[in-house]
Amino acid sequence: MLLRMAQNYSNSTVLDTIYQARQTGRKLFVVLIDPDKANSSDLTGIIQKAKKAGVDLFFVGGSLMMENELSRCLDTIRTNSDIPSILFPGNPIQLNDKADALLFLSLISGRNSEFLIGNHVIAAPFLKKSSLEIMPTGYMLIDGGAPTTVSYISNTFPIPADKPEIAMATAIAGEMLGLKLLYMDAGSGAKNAISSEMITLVRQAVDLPIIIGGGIRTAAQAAQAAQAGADVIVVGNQLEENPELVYEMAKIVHSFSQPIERS
Ligand code: 1GP
Repeated sequence: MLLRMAQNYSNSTVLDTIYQARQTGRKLFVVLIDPDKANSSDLTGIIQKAKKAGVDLFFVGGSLMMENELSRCLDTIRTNSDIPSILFPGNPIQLNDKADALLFLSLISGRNSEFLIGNHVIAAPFLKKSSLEIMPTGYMLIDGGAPTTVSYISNTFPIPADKPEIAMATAIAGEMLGLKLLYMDAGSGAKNAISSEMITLVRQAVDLPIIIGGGIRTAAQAAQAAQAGADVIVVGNQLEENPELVYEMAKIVHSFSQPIERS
């Protein structure tokens, strides 16, 4: 694993890659792969397209896993590309050290202690021995216009879409707690993506890299999120339906790359 990481990204970790991108203003585009949904021919096709499109990372996971496909999915990514795979787990059974890194998610928009610390305690001994790079991430569920699987499974309320100030306060708390990334998610297949207003308010309040996902269906929406201040844009559902969109989406997200101004 160490050898592979050295080959893939010159000894830098995935977190380094994200932080360097934030530092230089380079926007990253991520494809979310749900192992349940991707059969092997689809998956190989998506991986090939992602390589051609210059996709930066794969997130792999889902809030509910019905099939035991995670391991095969990670093998397929590893065999077919050098794009790092990052676990995006809905629960502790979705851990596998065939991935490069793990979003160690704390559901800071919710008030369910199992998703704030309980599951982390269960996973910690396994993770300590694994080769996975652990990326402490404040996960904020934002209301996307309909109940989501994450909300149901985690038994938490999302932050209302019209309360950007709650998102801002939550993000500041996450940064003060020492989390390394913020992931604001409207949930897979959300009716409404997260508003530019909310992204911008959070962007102005914290320095952490911000990941935005959930309900992004068009290149224009991906561009809006990047322009509003997202550092990393994640798309899943829409690319399962229309994999060709990956070219346009990756291109437009990368086109927003610009050095950030610091005072
Ligand atoms: C969901 O942010 C991801 O957790 C991506 O959402 O599948 O709606 O693109 P979509």
